[in-house]
Amino acid sequence: MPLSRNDFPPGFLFGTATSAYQVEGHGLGGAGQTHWDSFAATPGNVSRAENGARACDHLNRYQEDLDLVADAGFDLYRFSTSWARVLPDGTGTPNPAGLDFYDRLVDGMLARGLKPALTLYHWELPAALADLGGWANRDTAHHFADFAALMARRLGDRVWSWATINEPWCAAWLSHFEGHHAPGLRDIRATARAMHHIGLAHGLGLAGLRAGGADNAGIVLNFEPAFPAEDTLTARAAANRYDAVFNRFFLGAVTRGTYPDLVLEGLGPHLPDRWQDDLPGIAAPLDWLGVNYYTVKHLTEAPGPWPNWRTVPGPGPKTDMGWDIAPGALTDLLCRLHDKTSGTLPLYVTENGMAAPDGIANAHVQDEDRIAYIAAHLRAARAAIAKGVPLKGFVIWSLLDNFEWAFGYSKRFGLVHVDFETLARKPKASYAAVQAILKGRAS
Ligand code: IFM
Repeated sequence: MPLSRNDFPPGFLFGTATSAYQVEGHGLGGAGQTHWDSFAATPGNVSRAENGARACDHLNRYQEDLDLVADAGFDLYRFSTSWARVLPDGTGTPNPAGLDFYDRLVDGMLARGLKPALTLYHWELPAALADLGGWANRDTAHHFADFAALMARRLGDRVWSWATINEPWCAAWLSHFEGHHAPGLRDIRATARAMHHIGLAHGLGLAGLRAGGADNAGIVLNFEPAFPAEDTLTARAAANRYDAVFNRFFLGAVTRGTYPDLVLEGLGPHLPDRWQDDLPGIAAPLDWLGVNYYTVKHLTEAPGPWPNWRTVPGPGPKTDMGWDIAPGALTDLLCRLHDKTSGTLPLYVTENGMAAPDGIANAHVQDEDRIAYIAAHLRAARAAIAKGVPLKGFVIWSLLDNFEWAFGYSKRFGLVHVDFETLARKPKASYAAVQAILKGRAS
């Protein structure tokens, strides 16, 4: 990986990320049940019926994990706080052990010179709120704002950056329209309401954060550039609809307070009354925008009702998730986002990385594909900076192999291998390669 920090502007930040349910061990420490626990307990939803009850036991091993982050030479650690660990019923009395854990985690980062980059919601909705309709219920957005304010009051003096929500498209569309994530619905009305209420939660959450004394706040959106699978009008229209749902819905909402007409065609009749009144609050000013980028999609028209698209595998190499590897599209995406936002809004790549079928051989994981993937995407990020994009940092997903949602523990994204029997951590070759970039050593 012949790249170094010096290839990026001074002050450019490098980080690595995890999320609460994926690593902490949600059965530990007095956390409340979440909709991911019930989704995972339902046969057929998660590969091998696995769940996050133990995960990587980060709750108990966070010191060792933070040492790994610091030893690699990263500047920041992106982590998330589980709402149900802090408020087991989603509202009401906090779990002191949960708050104490996040206190210790943040202090552990500061002690190692790492910037704490906190995301409030990375998908584990408290089950008590799911019982009341979850994201289809407007009240959930208000409860989220209370959670945000609580966290800001507790950690606002030490956290470097705050994100309200990670990948709202996944929390809303993938979970309520496609049924692949908790709560596993396939219902257009629930989808419309979840899309809107998650945006509302972001707006109210930002206000809650700022009222609680937090600053440097933003949101993390995921993007998949969409291309027509063939050169036909119908394929171009399908790609455009996909783009509107995946890439433009939340971006337009949080930066301009608008929803794309192409999405309203399908979701409009199912949105809550007077949804327009919420848009100014959803578009409250951001300090930065987080960009999660992994892949692109190729689309064609499918028979049936809106959104009547079908994805078609692209021609090139794929990751272990079956996702097309397309680093060049990251440069174009960052330029497009810069163009579509205020022109001065700082951007961060808040997630990028790949799943690979990593095997340990002689106590070593030689993950060359991941090294090439990360290097190609770092170069793509650098190309965007050269074109004038105010990109301020790049975060690799993930520090650890972890609970990859519906895929359970079968997909490995980590720079560090985790043996899910013993929970032993073993840095992979990609960890050493990244360390060489960040610390300026030959790998
Ligand atoms: O593991 C997930 C993460 O939780 C959110 N972004 C994508 C990653 C890989 O699928």
